[in-house]
Amino acid sequence: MKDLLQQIEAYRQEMNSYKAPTAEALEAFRIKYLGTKGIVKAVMGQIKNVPNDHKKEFGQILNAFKIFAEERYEALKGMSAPEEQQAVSALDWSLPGDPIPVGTRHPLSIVRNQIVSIFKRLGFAVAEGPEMEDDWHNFTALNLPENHPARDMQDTFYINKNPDYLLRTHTSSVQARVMEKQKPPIRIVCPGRVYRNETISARAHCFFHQVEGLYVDDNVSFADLKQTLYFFVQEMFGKEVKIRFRPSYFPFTEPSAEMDISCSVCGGKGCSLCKHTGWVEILGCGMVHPRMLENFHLDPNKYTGFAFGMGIERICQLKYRINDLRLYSQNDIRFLRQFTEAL
Ligand code: 2NL
Repeated sequence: MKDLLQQIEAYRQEMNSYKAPTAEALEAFRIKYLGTKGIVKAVMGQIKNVPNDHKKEFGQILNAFKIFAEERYEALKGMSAPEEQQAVSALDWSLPGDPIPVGTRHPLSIVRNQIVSIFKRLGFAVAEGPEMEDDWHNFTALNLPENHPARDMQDTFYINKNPDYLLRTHTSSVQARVMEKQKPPIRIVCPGRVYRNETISARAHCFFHQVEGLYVDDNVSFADLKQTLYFFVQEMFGKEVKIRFRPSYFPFTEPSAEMDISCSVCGGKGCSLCKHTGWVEILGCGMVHPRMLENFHLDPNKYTGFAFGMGIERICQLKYRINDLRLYSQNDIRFLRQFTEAL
């Protein structure tokens, strides 16, 4: 027992003279005296060897030793703080930070944003819808007859047959959903990904991106369609660019047309891009078919509308000379890093 008291006194002195100039030394103190296998624990364990009539007295001594060790630790901690503060203030806060690399926007996103913002300035709202569609919104409501080739199992990705669920083949299905819910005036653009069952090559892919537009109101005319698209072309490709319309066919429009712009590479003189015609096709359009208006309980004698659809890849090809559709989805950063515009 006397030994134990002497031992405690020796530890007290040792602790009193202990210096902790670094965080490591402070931690070493904590582990040595206060750790789970430390001296304080070991000394406290000695109580079991003390005769019963001295247990109370010794208990108090051991407790005081424990408190002494803890207080000594706190004191050492307090003493090491000023040195750490010194170390912190020795840092040069004026040094430049580590650069955070910023990515580039995908070319299809840049061009989609440009297209959408031009139409927004003309009062078009943006509408979006599901990529998985039912037969009604993708085909039937749009006046595509039962036997239309676009409905073929070969051309469309069916998720389920009877009832038919499929990956949308155009964003017209979004316009159908808006017409279902909203009364004219309807003035929307629908950007989004669409799917066709094609063998992948430089010129064809199983998915691509579209922006379609729809304007339904009373007194909407083909002249409105022409002027709207002319404004779009001038904003997108420049004031000097000309447009022309050629008659065409789409099941959901009558009359229908394809629109060309004068070749932005050769200015109309003739080059490989325009196959020496001076013109390149950029979109399809027309006046909304009366049967489509009826499908949505709109009186074709009261309302008329125009619609158009363009492939974003096509516009991108004209703006950036990207001639292989596979580049858009290969995630090759040598390709993607070339588009540093932040739009
Ligand atoms: C093309 C041609 C077109 C439409 C899309 C449309 C939508 C509704 C009603 C009528 Cl809801 N038409 N869309 C009309 C004409 C052409 O797309 O070549 N797209 C890439």
